[in-house]
Amino acid sequence: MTKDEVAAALDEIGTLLELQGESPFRTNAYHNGARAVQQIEGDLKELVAAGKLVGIRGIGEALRDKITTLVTTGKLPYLDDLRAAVPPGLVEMLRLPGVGPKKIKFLYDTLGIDTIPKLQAACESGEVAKLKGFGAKSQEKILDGIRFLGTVGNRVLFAEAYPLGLALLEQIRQFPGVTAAELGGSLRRRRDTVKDIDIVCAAADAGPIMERFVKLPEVMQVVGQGPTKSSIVAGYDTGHGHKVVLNADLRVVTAEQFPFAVVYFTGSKEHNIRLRQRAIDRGLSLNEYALAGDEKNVKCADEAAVYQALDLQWVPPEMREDTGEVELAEKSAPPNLLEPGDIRGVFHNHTTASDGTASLEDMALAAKKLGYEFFGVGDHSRSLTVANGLTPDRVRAQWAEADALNAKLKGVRILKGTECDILLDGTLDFDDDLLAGFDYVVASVHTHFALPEDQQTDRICKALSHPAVTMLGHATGRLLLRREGYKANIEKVLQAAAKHGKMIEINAQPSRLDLDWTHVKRAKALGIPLVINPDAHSTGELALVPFGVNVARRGWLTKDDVFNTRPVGEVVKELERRKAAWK
Ligand code: DGT
Ligand code: CA
Ligand code: ZN
Repeated sequence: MTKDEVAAALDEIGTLLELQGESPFRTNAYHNGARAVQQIEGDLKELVAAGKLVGIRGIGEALRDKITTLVTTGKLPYLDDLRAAVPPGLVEMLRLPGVGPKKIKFLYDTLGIDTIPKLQAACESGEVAKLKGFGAKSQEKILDGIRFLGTVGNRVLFAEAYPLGLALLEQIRQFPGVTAAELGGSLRRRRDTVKDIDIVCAAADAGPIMERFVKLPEVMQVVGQGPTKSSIVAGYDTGHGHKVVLNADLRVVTAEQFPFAVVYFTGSKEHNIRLRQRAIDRGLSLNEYALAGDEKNVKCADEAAVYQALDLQWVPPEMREDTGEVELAEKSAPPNLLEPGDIRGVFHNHTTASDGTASLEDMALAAKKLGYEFFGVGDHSRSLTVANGLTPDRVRAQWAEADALNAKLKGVRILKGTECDILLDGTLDFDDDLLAGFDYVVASVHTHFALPEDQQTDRICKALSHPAVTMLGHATGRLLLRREGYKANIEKVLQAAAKHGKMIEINAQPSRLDLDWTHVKRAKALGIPLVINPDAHSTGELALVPFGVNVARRGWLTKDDVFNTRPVGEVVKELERRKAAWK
């Protein structure tokens, strides 16, 4: 068990105890313990074996026993019992914004509400508004949250579905008789969320493939087993107290049909419709098995050949959304899209100085290990006290630490940045004198999400007009499948960024991924440089960058469109140029 997994288990215990109405004293002990575990230096297993968990702040005897059990056995009966004792509907309700464990427990005790549908009914009848501590406004907010969950349905984050899709795909590729296999659907197009896993494979005899597929270890349920198509429910435990569960469809075709099937099942549906129309225009007909002419089928060895037969260049799956890629591929080859290996450094990251779990040095070394030339620290600013935002004094101390590390470290350069809060009125959280001392400034909204759209837009645009700001962080504040972003007019925000020469971040956190891909292309058209940032709160999270690259690819970005693909020397020069222009 990794530190993160142990921490997740402790957090889950804390939350389940809260749902049972335990005292904050006891529940906080688990949440604080989780933070403490993440910050332990060294190998957890070795520390446990050597009995060295004693005397660590935040880890008392009760927690020590549980951590020991978790690390040595990989299980914790205490947690399993808790899970069994708390109605699953209560845990489900935690997904709703604005209702924490305390309120859920209260709803359960007073109205017997133990599922989201019951909560919805109680809100719709107005009962919830009458409860102490709720009111009409919070009742409306709960209903909004339930509606939002309804629209996201059972979709799953790309980052959670992708490993499962790959695991299935790799096993299928090893089945005897399989000559080719590929992911299809939204997973291959790397959308930010997916409904299910689509896989296509080629084999002469489908029967034995279907037999093996429905017996894979990830299979939780067989929904249907047909001669050439089977559907299963597959799942795995993330180790964060929640299970990823989704449908997976496998289709078996012949080797000759395979290129057509891969094109078809990759989609999108809208892209497919365009391809089919092109076929018709050429006196052909395209379906999932063939490109058929009057006399005989057109033979295609691979996907590129299918596109070629329709007088198109091959289109990368991420671009297949019918947003202009067909017109483009008619005239010329689609762009060389950004690759994870193009990224040379990152700007928006946190350390133990604010709410991160690793020191500045460890973060910089981890960045170097990933092949990055620079590591930009962007800890939170003063007013964000919940995330331990830095005071001006602590900022200066961090600069001194960065200077000392830069004198010592080889092969990676630390850049001194801040993730500076955009305050309610659109001003920045630090004064100009201090701001002038940073190498760059990421400006982000972390508070007052509920402002009316006009006000929120003005607030962000005003911040973008500040000469110290280098880039806008997580542009909408959304949490995919959990929370809508703040309401802001993105077009106006992009216009402001373009006018003031600012960059915009693509946040690579799998649950954020904003700027949304649908706006990335517009940003590019306006000449706004984009930046892929992991918003890393631990060394491990630096590896999230490729999820941001997926968004960039869906927004047609090339290496030239993204600022952090430049060598560190150029990056520093550009940041200095911007600062000189201010003074
Ligand atoms: P998802 O699953 O909602 O995340 O998105 P997709 O794109 O994976 O959609 P899905 O799983 O319903 O279908 C997989 C692919 O199959 C889709 O991308 C294109 C193709 N497809 C499905 N239904 C249709 C259809 O009615 N017409 C056409 N032309 N293609 C379709
Ligand atoms: Ca799908
Ligand atoms: Zn951040």
